[in-house]
Amino acid sequence: MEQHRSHNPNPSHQNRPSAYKREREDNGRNHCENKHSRPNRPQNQSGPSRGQNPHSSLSLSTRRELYERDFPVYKQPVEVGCFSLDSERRFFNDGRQIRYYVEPDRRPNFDLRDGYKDRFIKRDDSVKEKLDHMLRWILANRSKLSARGTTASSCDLDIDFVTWRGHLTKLLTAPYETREGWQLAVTRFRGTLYISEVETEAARRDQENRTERHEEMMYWGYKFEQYTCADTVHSRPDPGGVVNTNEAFCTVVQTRLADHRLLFSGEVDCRDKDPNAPAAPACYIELKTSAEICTPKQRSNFHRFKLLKWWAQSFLPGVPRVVAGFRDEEGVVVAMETFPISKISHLIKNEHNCWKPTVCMNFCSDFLSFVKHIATEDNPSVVYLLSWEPRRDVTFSVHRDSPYCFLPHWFVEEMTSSQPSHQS
Ligand code: 0WD
Ligand code: CA
Repeated sequence: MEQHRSHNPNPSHQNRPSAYKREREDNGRNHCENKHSRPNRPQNQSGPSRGQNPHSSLSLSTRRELYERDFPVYKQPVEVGCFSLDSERRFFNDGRQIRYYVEPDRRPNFDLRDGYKDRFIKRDDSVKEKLDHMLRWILANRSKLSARGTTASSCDLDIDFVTWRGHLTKLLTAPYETREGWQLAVTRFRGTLYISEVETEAARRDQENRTERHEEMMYWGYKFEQYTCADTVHSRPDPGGVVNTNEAFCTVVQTRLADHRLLFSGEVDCRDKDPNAPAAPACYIELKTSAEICTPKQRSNFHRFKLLKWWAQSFLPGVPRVVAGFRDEEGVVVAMETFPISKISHLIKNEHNCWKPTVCMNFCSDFLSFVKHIATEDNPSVVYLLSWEPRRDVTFSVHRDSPYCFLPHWFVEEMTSSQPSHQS
């Protein structure tokens, strides 16, 4: 394993303030001993490391002030497909698990504790699925993604990054996150960078030490979905049914952030049932529960912390609204409120020293540039592990044929051996 850290912040870069920190090989603190770990020249020649010593090692700062510049280009996300996971977590290349939103009363009195003991089937979260469902979707839809044109491309999917939406949410919120760090495994394969989360030690401990109350509260969000979603356009929600968290409907969207072409998938709770609703992802609705707000302090915390997460998660795939159920201490939903994503940044403007969407997006963009720059070896058995803890810089290490490898053989083999099958 090779470690990479830097010590000499170098904030200067023409007109693009860069958060990269560099360390020259000749400054006596070189950590790059293995030639395989040496970052090459960035692929992106306009990127922040142009003209740098290619043997420099790198880290990336998450300090907010480094990312306060113009909002980067973020193309309207386009849905290129979807998939479903059934009650036994089996994959289907279709939208069979989509649900339809049924608007409740303004004061609905939903009891979110109902059914926790006797009508709840919980997904086995010891099974680490990594990117597998997305990779399955990619194989089934490769012809939609393959390089246009006829000439051989170094990047045969025409995509720079493949990941889960949830991983990107963590990147967007990192400049404001003070509690939870993360680890992201990155592999470059046939020109595309795949990003898959690795559970941190701290997260594993937290999961093991969850209280019974916390376990039950995690159920409340799913129960709220059951109160507000129907299985078909014309049916009603069935609060007497079983909550099964194996079931999921996921959208797959394509977009571009600055010069990064992204393909990611995110779980979608439900859609507008109006037949005249706009096309996906604009018809999708994100459902949330949150503690009711009784004091100015609670309102301020809601704006500063919760709305940041809600905004980041839905802005990424172009989901236009969040419907929130506010619940009391007993888990009874006492109020409903809709938050249009485009209005959230105005809502928070009165908070002193609050989060800024531009900081989130610029950090994510610079992180992806950083990944392109360091993850140079195109090899499915090499993992670049990017690690971050609050108040620290992002650092990385390189691992070969290690337990961090996450691209499965079935994916590597099919991508290598066959041309895309031109099925629809
Ligand atoms: O391997 C992993 N570390 C992860 C896998 C982390 C996160 C997600 N997943 C997978 C699962 O297959 C899941 O079906 O991704 C899917 C959801 O992906 P996402 O949309 O990118 O994740 P995120 O935006 O974090 O969460 C969306 C919803 C959550 O709703 P709320 O309203 O609580 O944000 O997906 C659910 C949850 O309902 N969810 C998960 N479902 C299965 N496994 C997971 C998870 N680990 N995390 C959140
Ligand atoms: Ca949700």
